[in-house]
Amino acid sequence: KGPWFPRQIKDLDRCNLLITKFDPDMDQDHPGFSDSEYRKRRAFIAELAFRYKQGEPLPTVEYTAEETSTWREVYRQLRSIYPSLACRQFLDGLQQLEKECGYGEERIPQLREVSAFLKEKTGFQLRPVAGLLSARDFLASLSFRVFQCTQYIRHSSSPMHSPEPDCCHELLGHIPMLLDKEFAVFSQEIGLASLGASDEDIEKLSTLYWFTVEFGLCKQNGAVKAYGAGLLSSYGELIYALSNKPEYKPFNPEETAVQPYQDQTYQPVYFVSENFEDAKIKMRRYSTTIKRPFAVRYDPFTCSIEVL
Ligand code: H2B
Ligand code: FE
Repeated sequence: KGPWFPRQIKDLDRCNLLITKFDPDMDQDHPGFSDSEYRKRRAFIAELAFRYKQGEPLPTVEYTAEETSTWREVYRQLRSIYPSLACRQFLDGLQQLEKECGYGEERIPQLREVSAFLKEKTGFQLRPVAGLLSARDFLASLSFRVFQCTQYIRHSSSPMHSPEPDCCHELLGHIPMLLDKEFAVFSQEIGLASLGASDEDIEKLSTLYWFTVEFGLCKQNGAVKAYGAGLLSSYGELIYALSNKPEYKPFNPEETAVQPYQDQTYQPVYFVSENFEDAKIKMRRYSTTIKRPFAVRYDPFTCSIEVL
């Protein structure tokens, strides 16, 4: 019969399997590991995500002065290097968010307002999640154009790096790209390819996601630029990825899907796409090679998956 997968957007309430290896309660190297105040705060914000049910208004968090100050530092540092290193679509998305959605150094944007804005632009919406989600559950939600978003912020002692996703990663790395129509299609298609797939295929799709949506580079006007959210939310790795140190390979799903990756330090290799159109076509071709005894289609009128 194959693995269970969500058929209706409501079913995303069951896509909540967390991976705890990088969270501050489990990971001794986490900058917040020995800060009990930080861990208490994290537990409080996690609770908002655990209680959330699809369709409810998104929870808002009243961020503390310390959290806002971490955000300000991250925003200021990253913002200064985006113009020369980020791709056009990202810069365009960020500019819209700054003009129309309250993005800036002064405060951490609330998921509720960002989700409403995104929904108007590309139909993507956000839902709160307590931490790093399993690849299967994370990818499944993309098929409904739902992006699972953490709402806590990284520890103040380490503003330039977080071992796990945090709101800086989501709001700065992912959201500007999700405002691009073509990128939204690309993201949803990886999601659809994952529904009911074997563990082995999920691993490959997850690796493809890693080297594109998280750490992807693309060519633009003869130069290489970043579009991956893991890069666009990490000052150090963004500069490193676009220096002459790492190895570049052309994006090719068959090869990219089996490339070993690093979740502890910078990537030794990055994949460069010609453009999103090309990446989308290649990914589509790859998806047809995944063996499933059925096909799926998303019905936007009912927000449900048709199984064919
Ligand atoms: N969970 C969360 N909360 N945010 C992510 O960006 C994320 C995730 N990415 N789980 C997923 C895994 C990605 O690395 C792939 C699909 O494994
Ligand atoms: Fe991410």
